[in-house]
Formats: sequence, structure tokens, C-alpha cells
Amino acid sequence: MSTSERKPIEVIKGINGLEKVVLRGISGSSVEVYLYGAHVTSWKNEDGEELLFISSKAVFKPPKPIRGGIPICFPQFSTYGSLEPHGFARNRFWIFDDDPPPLPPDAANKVFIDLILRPTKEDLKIWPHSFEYRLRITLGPTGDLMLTSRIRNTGTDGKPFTFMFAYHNYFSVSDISEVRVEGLETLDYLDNCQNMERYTEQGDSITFESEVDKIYVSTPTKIAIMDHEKKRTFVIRKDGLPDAVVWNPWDKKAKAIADLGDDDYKHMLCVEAAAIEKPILLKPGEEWRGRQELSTVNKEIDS
Ligand code: TA6
Repeated sequence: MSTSERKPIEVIKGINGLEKVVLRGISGSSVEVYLYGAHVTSWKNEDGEELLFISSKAVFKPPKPIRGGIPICFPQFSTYGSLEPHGFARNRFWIFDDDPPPLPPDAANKVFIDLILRPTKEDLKIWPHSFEYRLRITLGPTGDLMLTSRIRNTGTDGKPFTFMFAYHNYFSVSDISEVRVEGLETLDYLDNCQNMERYTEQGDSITFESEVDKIYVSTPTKIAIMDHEKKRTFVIRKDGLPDAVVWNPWDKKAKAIADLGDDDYKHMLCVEAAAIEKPILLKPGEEWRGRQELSTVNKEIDS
């Protein structure tokens, strides 16, 4: 094994010369994060299998966000506000945090990086709230991927602010028509395909045969996504993120998305840990923490 393959953390040039960080776990798993958007674009298991979806037409060229992986949606979700869709955090360059949060007690066998985003003068013109957004990306000893966001109101104007948030996870699936989501049944959701009307999920698990764009509200901490063909289950465990978005554009919408391959919808599913229905309120000096842990189980489980 070459020396570079042994480094747990390596900063290299990625697509179009954009800097990316490669994290290598002790189990042989790996994660890649572009500093542009603090965007996780790859999460591979110990067999080198890619678990996240990246569009075949993804454009790695600012200011266009990267289509796929785990876009960070902050301080706005979708078009629910005056900012660009999903806010600006995903198309800003982040830097390494030189004053990171304290390490967890079991840090020894984990590989992690700490990134930080602060608003520029330009950002403050479009969103007049001072903040520090610290993101810790951790690769655990068994290949689980954890993202912990800490967002603090650093304003000196004594004013609170609110924001929406989502980890916009794009999971790689064998065949969307053979995928099932468990953990959201019987819950209420806002249907973005029906003018955000509120409905109650009737199904005993969620399957896919057409476009789905639903914001489930007040969801459990654990959601399971089963890929029947691969006999693989993705498990999302979340904290501080009460909502969950489920999105697949299906064929017609996929064709209308320039940076998404026409058939890509068959091999992707977005299940996003989010805070949307009730935006997060931060008083001056207050800090919010929102965490998700992604793991896989090599069988289909009941959540
Ligand atoms: O998460 C679902 C969603 O809000 C969809 O409505 C769709 O717009 C998707 O996000 C992709 O958004 P993007 O801005 O990345 O094209």
C-alpha cells in the first residue's frame, strides 16, 4: 500500500482543481469532502463500494452547487425564503477550524475534520445575521459517517435570528423501484408536489413509482432505507433535526434538471435530516447542534 493510502487525512486537488479532503477509516472505509460547500461527495464502505449518489452531470464549478453527495442546506431550505434555493452554505468555500469543539472521549479510533463557515460582507448584505457554523465530519471505526453542525449566533446587535437546515443526503440505490423507506409511516407530511398541502402517510412503508417530494414533520430519530437488490439498508440516526425530506424527481423532472442525467433518478434517493417546519431560533450567543449518523446494514431490516 503506497504511503498516501495510509494517511488518515489528506488534502488533495479534486475535480477542476477544487480542494478536497480524503478521510480513511481504520476499517478501510473512506469519505471525500470538498472544501467548496463542505460538501461530502463520497462515502465508501470497507469494500470500496460508493454509498452516495453523484449525478453523472454534476458540475464542480462554483457558484453551481455539486449535484449529489450531501449538500448542506443553510440558512434556508428550498425556495422558502429570499435566498438562493437551499441557502448559500453549499456554495461557499469553507476553511479548517483552528478552534474546534472539544473531542469526544472515543475520538482515538475515529477520523474527523473540523470545518468552519463565517458570513462574508456580501453574505451579510443578503442575510444580515452574524454566525459561526462549525461542521465536524467523522468517519467511525466501522465506517459510519457522522456530520455534526454547530451554529452560533455571534451577532452583537442583541438580535435573535431563525434558520432552516437540512443534510440533503443523496443515497446511491440499485433501482428506485425496489427501494423501501421505513420509519415515516403514519406521520404527517407537507407535499411539495401538491402545493405543500398537509397529508398523513397511509402506507406501512414508503415505496416509489413516481415523483416524490415530501417533508415529513416531527419524525423519529431513526429512519431506514432498504435497497432490495443489494440487500443493503441505510440507517439515518439524527438529533436536533425533527423533520425528514424524501425526494426523487422521477423521469419528467429529472429531464428538466440540467445537472442530473435523464436516468439518474433510477439510482438515487434523497432522504434528508432537516429542520424546516419549525425554523431554529437562536438568541445572541446561543448555539444549536444538529447531528446525523449514517450507517449501513448488509441486509434488509425492519426499523
Ligand atoms: O429536497 C427536495 C428539494 O427541495 C426538491 O424540491 C428539489 O428542488 C431538490 O431539493 C433539489 O434542489 P436543488 O436546489 O439542489 O436542485
